[in-house]
Amino acid sequence: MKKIISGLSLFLILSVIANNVYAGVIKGTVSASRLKSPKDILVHIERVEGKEFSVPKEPAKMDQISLVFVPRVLPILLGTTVAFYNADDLKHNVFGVGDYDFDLGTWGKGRVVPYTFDKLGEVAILCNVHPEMEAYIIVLQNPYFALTDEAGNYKIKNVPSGTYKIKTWHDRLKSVKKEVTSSTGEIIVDFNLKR
Ligand SMILES: [Cu+2]
Repeated sequence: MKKIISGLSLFLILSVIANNVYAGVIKGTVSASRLKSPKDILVHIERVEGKEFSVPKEPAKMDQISLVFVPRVLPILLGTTVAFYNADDLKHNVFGVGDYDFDLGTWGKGRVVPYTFDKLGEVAILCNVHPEMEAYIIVLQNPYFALTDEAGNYKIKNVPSGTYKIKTWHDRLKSVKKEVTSSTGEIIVDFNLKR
């Protein structure tokens, strides 16, 4: 029994070391032709094999402010609960189409409606009161993802060593995949996306 326990603790210690020491950063710039701004383009590791990731305890948040879903693009780890808010003085509806199909109902300010995303995929979030309202939730297998800023820059931190496919996502651009090998330190992966 002792042997098993010490073996287990050694394994745990080594995992902790591996996770902390052999972790790197993947970053770069995404440019996109014929797009007003290169902001909110998702860059993520497509799959990390043999690992399970703990879901954040706090729900992610999607609000509705001045007839706009905030944020417009929300990447989440599989199993994450999203709390849907309404900050406006009028009623909004929330429904999802795509890899999910749900209608959470219609409500006014003050109420918060949670929904748990338990399968991989992407879903457009819409409001049947205001057809111009639109957002996206992308449910990912691992927590190694980032959104671009106004300049198109992204940074994925704490990436465990390994060879991965890095993938982009944007609602109006074709996704691009690149294979990269990450170890300690930073690696730069730039993308040029097209419609
Ligand atoms: Cu609405």
